[in-house]
Amino acid sequence: MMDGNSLPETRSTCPYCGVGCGVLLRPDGDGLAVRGDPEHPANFGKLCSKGAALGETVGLEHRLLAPKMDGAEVGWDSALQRVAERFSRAIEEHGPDSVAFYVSGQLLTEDYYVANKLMKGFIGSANIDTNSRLCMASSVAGHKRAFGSDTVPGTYEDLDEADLVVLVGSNLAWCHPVLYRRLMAARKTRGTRIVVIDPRRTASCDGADMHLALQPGSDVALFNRLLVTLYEGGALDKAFIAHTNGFDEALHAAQNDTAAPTGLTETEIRAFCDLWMRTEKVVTIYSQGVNQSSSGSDKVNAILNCHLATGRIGRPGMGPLSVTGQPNAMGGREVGGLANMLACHLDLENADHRAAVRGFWESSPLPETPGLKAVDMFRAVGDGRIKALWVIHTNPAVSMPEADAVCDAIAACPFTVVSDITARTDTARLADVLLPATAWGEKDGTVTNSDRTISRQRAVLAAPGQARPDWDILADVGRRMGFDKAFDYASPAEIFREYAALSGLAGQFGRDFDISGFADISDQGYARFQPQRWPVTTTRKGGRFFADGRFFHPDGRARMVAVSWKPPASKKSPRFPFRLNTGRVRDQWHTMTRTALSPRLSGHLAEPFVDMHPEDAARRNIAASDLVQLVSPTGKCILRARITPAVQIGQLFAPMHWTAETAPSARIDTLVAAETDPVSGQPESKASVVDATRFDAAWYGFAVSSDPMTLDCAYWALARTSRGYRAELAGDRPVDDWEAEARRLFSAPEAEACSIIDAKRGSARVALYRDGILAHALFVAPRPVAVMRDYLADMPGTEAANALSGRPPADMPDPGPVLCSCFGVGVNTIVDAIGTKGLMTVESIGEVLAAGTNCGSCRPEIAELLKMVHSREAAE
Ligand SMILES: Nc1nc2c(c(=O)[nH]1)N[C@H]1C(S)=C(S)[C@@H](COP(=O)(O)OP(=O)(O)OC[C@H]3O[C@@H](n4cnc5c(=O)[nH]c(N)nc54)[C@H](O)[C@@H]3O)O[C@H]1N2
Ligand SMILES: Nc1nc2c(c(=O)[nH]1)N[C@H]1C(S)=C(S)[C@@H](COP(=O)(O)OP(=O)(O)OC[C@H]3O[C@@H](n4cnc5c(=O)[nH]c(N)nc54)[C@H](O)[C@@H]3O)O[C@H]1N2
Ligand code: SF4
Ligand SMILES: [Mo]
Repeated sequence: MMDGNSLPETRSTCPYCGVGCGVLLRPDGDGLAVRGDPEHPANFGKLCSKGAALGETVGLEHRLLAPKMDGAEVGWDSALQRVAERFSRAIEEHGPDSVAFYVSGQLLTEDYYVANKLMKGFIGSANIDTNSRLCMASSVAGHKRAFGSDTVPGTYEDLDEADLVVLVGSNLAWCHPVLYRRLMAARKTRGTRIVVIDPRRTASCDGADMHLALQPGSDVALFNRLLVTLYEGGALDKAFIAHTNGFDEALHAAQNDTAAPTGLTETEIRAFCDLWMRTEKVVTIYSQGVNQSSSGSDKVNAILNCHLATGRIGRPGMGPLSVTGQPNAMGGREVGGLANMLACHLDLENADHRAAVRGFWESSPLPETPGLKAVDMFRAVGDGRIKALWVIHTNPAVSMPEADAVCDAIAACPFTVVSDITARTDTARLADVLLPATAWGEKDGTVTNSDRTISRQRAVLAAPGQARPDWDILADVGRRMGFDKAFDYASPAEIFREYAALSGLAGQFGRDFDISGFADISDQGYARFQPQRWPVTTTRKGGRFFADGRFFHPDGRARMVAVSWKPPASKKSPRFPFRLNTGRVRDQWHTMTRTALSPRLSGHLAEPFVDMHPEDAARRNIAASDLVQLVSPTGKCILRARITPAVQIGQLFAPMHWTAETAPSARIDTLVAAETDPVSGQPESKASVVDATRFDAAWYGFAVSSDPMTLDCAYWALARTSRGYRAELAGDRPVDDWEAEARRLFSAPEAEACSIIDAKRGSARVALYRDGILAHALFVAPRPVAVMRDYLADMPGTEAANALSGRPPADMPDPGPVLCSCFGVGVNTIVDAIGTKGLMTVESIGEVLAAGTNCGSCRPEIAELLKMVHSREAAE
C-alpha cells in the first residue's frame, strides 16, 4: 500500500486497549508515522490520543537491549541456561507446582500459546496466571456460568444498531475512546439513548441521557430490580427462557433483593428499568466497575440474567458486551492463559479435554486441578512455596493489590525472571534475570479484540540490540528444559497453525472457539492475514452467538444464576472512613512504561491525584492543589487533591498509573486490599477503605529540566515535556541552601546559577544555565507553588531570560494544561476562544482551534469546559 509519501505503509494493530484499532505504520527517520487504518472493522481509520501518539513511544533510550543477570549484562546463552536450570532444579527438588509464570493480556496469541503449553503441557503444573485475573476473570466466570463457555455473544456493529446502550462500570470515553466515538456517531444518527451506571461522574456521562451514581458494589441489587421489573411488566420472553435453566431461582433471589441499598432514588431506578423494559434493542457494556469487585461474577450474571430473560442476546443491536481491557485479553482467554483454563476454551477439569490436548501436544499428563490465581500466586511466592517465578509483559509490583507485599514477595523469591522491554520498572528492578523482549512495532503475531476479531500485529522496525520476541524466548527455554520437539518453532506463523489445528479439536468437542479454518494457513497467508472474527471453520465465519437459544452447557441450555447483593469486602470504619475507587486516565496506559515517554500524552494530567468531594475536603480542611495523605491497612500514599463533586461524599478516586519510576508516593495499589471474588479470584481494585488527611509539607516545589532528574523528597512526580522533564515536589524537611539543593537535584554542580531567594518567606527560585541556555529551574514556596507550569515547561533549551518570573510576559498568553493531545491545545486557549469568539459548541471550537477534531478523546472535556464557561457567564 502506498500513500502520498510514496513509502509503503504496513498494516498492524494498536498495542493498547481491547478496541483493537487497525493502524498503518511507516518508519520515518528514527521515528514511526502512525495513522488509523480506514479498512479495519474496529476503527475505520479513527485513533484515540494514545494510538495517535504511538510514534512518540518507539525510541530506544529507555530500552533494555541485552539480557542481564544479577544486574550485569550477559549473553542469551548464559541467561537462558540459567533460567532453564533454575526452573528444572526447582521442579526436580520441589515438584512442578513450585514454579510459576505470571503473564499478560498484552502478550500476542502466539507468545501466550507457547507459555501455556510449556507450563501446563510440559512442566506439568497449572501455575500460569495472568494480569487478566485483575481484569477479565469475573467476566470469564460469569460467561461460563451462564453460557457454558467464555463466549462474547455480540459484535461492535450492535452499537450502531442499538436504541439503548447501558455503560456499567465503564468509562468508555477514556478507556475505549474509539468505541465511544462510534456510539456517539450512532447517537447522532439514530438517537441512541445512553445510561451510565458508575458511582462517579466520568467523561462518559457527558453524552449520556442518565447517570446513575449508585453506591459502590451495588450493581447486583440494581440489575435484580431490573429483573423483577421485567417480570412484573410482562416483558419476559418465555420462549427464550425455555432455553435456560434456573429462571425461577434467579427471579426469587431478585425478588428477595429489592430492599438492597443502591443509593439511588426510586425515581431513578424506575426511570432506568422502564427505559430498559421499553427498549428491545439494548446493549449492556460492562467493564472494571463490574469485574473488579468481590461480587464481580455475580454482577456479570445479574446483567446476563436480564438479557437471557428477555431473549435480548445475539441479535442485531442487543446483548451484553464485556469490553476487554488489554489488546489481547480476549486472545489470552482463548489460548487458556488463566490458571483454571486449558486451551481453546477446553476445560482443565474435564478428563476428555485433557486427554485430547495431551495427545495433540504429545506431552506428559496435564495437571488435573487449577493452578494458583494471581493473588494466591503472589501469596505463595511470599511464603516460599514458589521457588522460581517468571514474569512476562506485566508489572505486578505496581498493579497487584497490596503491592508492597507483592514487592517483598518477589524480592524474596529464590529466583525471579522478568521479560520486559525496559529495565526501568518496579518489577524489573527486583529480577535476578532480566530478558529483553522486542516491543510493539518490532514483532509479529495476532491479537483478538473485544468483539472476537483477530488481527495481525506486524514488525516494521528492526529488533534493537539483542531483543527477541517473547514466543522465541519461551520456546528456547522449553528446548533447554529438554522439550526440544514440542518447542521447535521457527516463526509465529508456525505457532498459529498449530494453535488453529488444536482449536479444531475443541470444535469437535462442541466448543465455541474453533479457528480450524486457519490450520493450513501458509506463511504468505499469515503475512497477508486480514482482520477476521472467530469462529472460522469450513462451515462458519464470525457472526453472533445464542440468538438460536443454543448454549454450551452439556444440556445445550443457558443458566440463569440466582444472585444477591453483597457489600464490598472491606468495611469502612472510623479509622478508615473513605471508600477508595481506582481506575484510569485518558492519556496514560497502566504503569506508564510507554505512554509516559510521550510529551503530548504526559501533558494531559501530569501528576497523580485524588478526587475528593467538596464537603469532605472542607471537613478535612483540604483545599484544591493541597497534597493529601491516604492511609489504608496495607499502605500509604501522597497525592495531589482535586476537589470535585464528580465523586460522592465519603468516596475518593485515584488513578492506578504512577510508579516508583514516576511518583513513588503514588503507587495506589499499596493501598488496595487483596480481597477477591470467590468465584473468579479477581481482586476488588475499586472499593478499598482508607483515611485521608492533608499532608503538610515543609515546602512545595516545581521544577523543569532538559535532563532527567534524581529526586528524593516526600513527594515527587515526574513528567515528560517536549523540552525534557517537569516535576512537582514537596519535602517534609526544611532546606537551608536552595541553590545547593538545586545543583544536587539536577546533578549540575558547575552550572551558572541565577536565583531569587526569600528566606523569610520560605520561597526560592533558582535557574541554572549551561552556556547561556536554561538547563534547569526550580521554584519553591511554603504553599503549593503558583507558577505557569506549561509555560515554564517550554523554557529549558532556550535563553529563557524571563524564567525566574515564573510567568509569561504580558503579551504572551499561557496556553494552560494540554486538553487536546493531538493538536496540543491548552485549556486556557480553549476557554479564551469560547469567551472572545462566543463559541457555543464542541464543533465550533474544533473549527477555530482544531481541538477535538482528530481522535476526539478530549471532546467530553471540551464540552465540560463549554458548560463551565457558559454557566459562569450566566451567573455573572
Ligand atoms: N486510557 C486508558 N485506557 C485504557 C487503559 C488504560 O490504562 N488507560 N487500560 C485498558 C484496560 S486493561 C482496561 S481493563 C480498561 C478498563 O476500562 P474501564 O473499566 O472503563 O476503566 P476504569 O477506570 O478502570 O473503571 C471504570 C469505572 O468503574 C467505576 N466503578 C467503580 N466501582 C464501581 C461499582 O461498584 N459499580 C459500577 N457500576 N462502577 C464502578 C469507576 O468509577 C470507573 O469510572 O481500559 C483499557 N483502556
Ligand atoms: N488499583 C488498581 N489496580 C489495577 C487496576 C485498577 O483498575 N486499579 N487494573 C488492573 C488491570 S485491569 C490491569 S489489565 C493491570 C495492568 O497492569 P500491568 O500489566 O502490570 O501494567 P502494564 O504497564 O501494562 O505492564 C506491562 C509491562 O510489559 C512491558 N512490555 C511492553 N511491551 C512488551 C513486550 O512486547 N514484551 C514484554 N515482555 N514486555 C513488554 C511494559 O514495559 C510493562 O512493564 O492492572 C491491574 N491493576
Ligand atoms: S481506542 Fe485508542 S488505545 Fe484503544 S485500540 Fe484504538 S487507538 Fe488504541
Ligand atoms: Mo485490564
